[in-house]
Amino acid sequence: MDNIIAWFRYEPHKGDVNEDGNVDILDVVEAVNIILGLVEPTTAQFWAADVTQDGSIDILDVVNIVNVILGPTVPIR
Ligand SMILES: [Ca+2]
Ligand SMILES: [Ca+2]
Repeated sequence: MDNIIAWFRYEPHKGDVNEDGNVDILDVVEAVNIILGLVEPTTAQFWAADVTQDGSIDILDVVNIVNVILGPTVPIR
């Protein structure tokens, strides 16, 4: 029952490419795999990976995911 409630409460967020509820290095790896064409993203994964919201997944999205991991104190350039 707790799992069902957790599932309903789960909201996808930018950067969580593998949809496990955390933004970490695994999401960076997944985003890179999408860029390399090794992984075909679902609609939700595409949305999560496109952090810059420009309609494509590229290195800038990876940089932004890394910035999410490192925390808000790191300036985005
Ligand atoms: Ca994740
Ligand atoms: Ca993008």
